[in-house]
Amino acid sequence: MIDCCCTGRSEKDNEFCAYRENDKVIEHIENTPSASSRTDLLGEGACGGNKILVVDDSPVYRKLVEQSLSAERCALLFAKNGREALDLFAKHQPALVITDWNMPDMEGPELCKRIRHDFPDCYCHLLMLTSNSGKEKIVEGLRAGADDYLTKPFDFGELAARVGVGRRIVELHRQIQEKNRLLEEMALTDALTGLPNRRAIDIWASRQLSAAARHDFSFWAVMADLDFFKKVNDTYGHDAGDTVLKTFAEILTAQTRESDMCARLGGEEFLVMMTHSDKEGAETAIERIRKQFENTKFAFGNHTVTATASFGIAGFRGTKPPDWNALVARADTALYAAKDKGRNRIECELETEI
Ligand code: GH3
Ligand code: MG
Ligand code: MG
Repeated sequence: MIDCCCTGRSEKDNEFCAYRENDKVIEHIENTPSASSRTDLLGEGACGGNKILVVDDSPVYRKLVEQSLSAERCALLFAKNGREALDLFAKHQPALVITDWNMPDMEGPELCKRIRHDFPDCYCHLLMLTSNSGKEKIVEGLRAGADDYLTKPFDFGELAARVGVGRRIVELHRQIQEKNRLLEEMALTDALTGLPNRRAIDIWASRQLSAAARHDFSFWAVMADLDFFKKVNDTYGHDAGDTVLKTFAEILTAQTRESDMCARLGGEEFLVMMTHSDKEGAETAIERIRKQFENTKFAFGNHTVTATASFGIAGFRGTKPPDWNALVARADTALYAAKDKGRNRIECELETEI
C-alpha cells in the first residue's frame, strides 16, 4: 500500500519527484481543480482556512496523506521536519496541521507546543498522525496541544473525515472571532456617526497622554457642543437633527489628522484629541472646523438651515501627565466659557500655555 504512492497520476509526478529527489523544503499545493485555482488558494489573498500543512519526514507518508485528501478542496503544504513546518506555518497560517511524531529535528509533541506557544492568535487544528499507538503516547500528544490523534497505518476515509471535523471546528472558531471583533467594534463605535464613542476615546487618549509625557509631545483635548441644538430637533424633527450631527462628525474627521481622534460622547457633544501641535496650531485647526460647520447649509423641507458649535480647548505638555478625565473636565470648563461668551466660538483654558 505504501509503495504504490509513487505511481500517482502522471501529471503530478514532477511535483512528487521534487520532494523525493531534492529532499528539502517542500511547499506545493494539491487537490485543487485547476492550476489557476491552486494559485488562488495559496496566494496572498488566500484564506488560511483552505490550507493544510502536512509534516512528515517520510515522503511515502506525505504522499499517502496527499492521496487521502485528494477529494478535499484545500491547499496542501508539505514539510519534512519541525523547522520547515514552523517556517511554513509562520508564512501561511494553515487551518490544519497533520504532523508525524518521530522526525529528525523535533518530535511531533514539541512541534505542537511550539505552534501553540509561538502563534497564540492563530488558532489551528492539530492532528497527530503517528505509529505511536500506546495510550500514554496519545495522552502525551493531546496534552502537548494536539486536537486529534490517528495512528499509522491509517485509513484514507478516516483521515479525510477527521480533517473535515478539524476544518469545521476551525471555521466555527473563525466565525466566533469575527463576531467578537464586530462586537468589540460596536462597543467602541457611535452608531449614528460612526465615530469612536466615549469608551474608545477614553482608552486611546489615556494611552496617548502617557506617550505625550514620555516622548515630549503636545496633547490637546477639545470639547465641542452644538449650539441650541434642541431647537433644530424641535423645529425640523429628529431626523434633521441626526443629519446635522452626522455632518458635524464628517467635518471633524475631515479637518483633523489621522493620528488625532474625534469621538461622539453622546447627544450633541463631541471630544477631539489632538497631538503634536502648538497652541496656535490647535486653535487654527478647531477654527477651521468651527467655520466650515457654520458655513454648511442644510435643506430641511423648504428651509435652508445653518448650525453652529462652541469649543473648549485644554492642553498638556510636560513630563507629568494629568489624569485624562481631569484634562477633559478642563476642556469642558473652557467650553462653558465659550457658551457664556455667546456660543459659536473657541475658548482655550487659561492654564494651557504650550
Ligand atoms: P446649548 O447651546 O446650550 O448647547 O443648547 P442645546 O439646545 O444644544 O443643548 P441641550 O442640552 O439643551 O439640548 C441638546 C439636545 O440634543 C437635546 C436632544 O434632543 C438632542 N439630542 C441628543 N441626542 C440626539 C440624537 O442622537 N439625535 C438628535 N437628533 N438629537 C439629539
Ligand atoms: Mg448644545
Ligand atoms: Mg449639550
